[in-house]
Amino acid sequence: MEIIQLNIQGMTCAACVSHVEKGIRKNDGIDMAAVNLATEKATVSYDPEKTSVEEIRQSIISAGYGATVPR
Ligand code: 9UX
Repeated sequence: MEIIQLNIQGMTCAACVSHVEKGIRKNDGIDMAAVNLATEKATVSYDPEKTSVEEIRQSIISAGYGATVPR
């Protein structure tokens, strides 16, 4: 498993948090997804053989939010 953090844009309420988490969990190989509204960060543990940071990022965008990978 790999653990990554992404910065999330556009979350304004607690339901937004669950929308983002649900979007992330649509990918195969997601072990854990925790989104923090206050810090606007998602922490994701995933199997790199089944999905990728870019696929995770796109799934958040599909859910209607912004997502960037900090460098
Ligand atoms: Mo409620 Mo958060 O519509 O967008 S889910 S504000």
